[in-house]
Amino acid sequence: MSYKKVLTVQDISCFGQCSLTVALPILSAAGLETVILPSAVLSTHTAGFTGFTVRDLTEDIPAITAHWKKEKISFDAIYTGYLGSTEQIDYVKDMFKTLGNENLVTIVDPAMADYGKLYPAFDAAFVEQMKTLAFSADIILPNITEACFLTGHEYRDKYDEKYIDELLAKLRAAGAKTVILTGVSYSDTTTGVVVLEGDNKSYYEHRKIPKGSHGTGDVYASAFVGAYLNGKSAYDAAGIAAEYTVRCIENTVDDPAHWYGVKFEPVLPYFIEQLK
Ligand code: PXL
Repeated sequence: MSYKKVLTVQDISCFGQCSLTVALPILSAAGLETVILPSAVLSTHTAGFTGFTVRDLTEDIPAITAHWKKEKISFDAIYTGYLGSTEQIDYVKDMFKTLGNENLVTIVDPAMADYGKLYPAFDAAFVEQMKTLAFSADIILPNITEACFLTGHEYRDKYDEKYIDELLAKLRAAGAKTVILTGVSYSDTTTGVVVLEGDNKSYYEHRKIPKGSHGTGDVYASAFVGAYLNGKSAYDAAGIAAEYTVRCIENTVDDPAHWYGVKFEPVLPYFIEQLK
């Protein structure tokens, strides 16, 4: 296996098992050199906690990337998650242009919304900026809500394959290349991931755990990136990430005190095994 260097840009939620505290261990477990750029530091994530602290690191970013350029540090992949401000999106677009090795892969998880709603920190201006980033990336990993915000498609919690196909067509028309659309469920007992590569659509279906869990989008995206950069196809990486995420949820679901994230760490050996 070649030793790849991936930069991931997302926040540090000190407590709460999401964003960088999930991405760094999962990408490292996948055997990747993982370089981090924290977009913000929060005491906890924003989904379910109140009174959290936020330190936006936007103004530190240009000096950090300028230093990397001076040191000739560059990356095989850049993967972005939760970003702290619209300005940061411009900085990330600059990183895509200036910090990549020859075959740079850019992966954007437009982490900004779920269940039909934007996360508290975001507004319409952020969505507009996120469109410019998402549609310039090689791979995007939206959930259905995020895909709706990116395209203006009407959000529905009940839908059929025709609705999803229309959503995918709008993503393609807007410039999306490879789309990993998460949380697509056509039955009560199963859910899955649609993988769209150019115009080629496939669906990875797996069992559904009847309970929403925080942080699973970040676990999923990080596991996808880890598997993909290990040379798996987009479809195989989507499946490996789905099976890993389901096991993380199963490992957590019986513990109501652990409502804020999933216990992903004990399942890492399973994930590593799937990469062989
Ligand atoms: O998991 C996505 C995420 C990342 N970072 C912060 C969040 C959330 C989801 O709510 O609040 C700060």
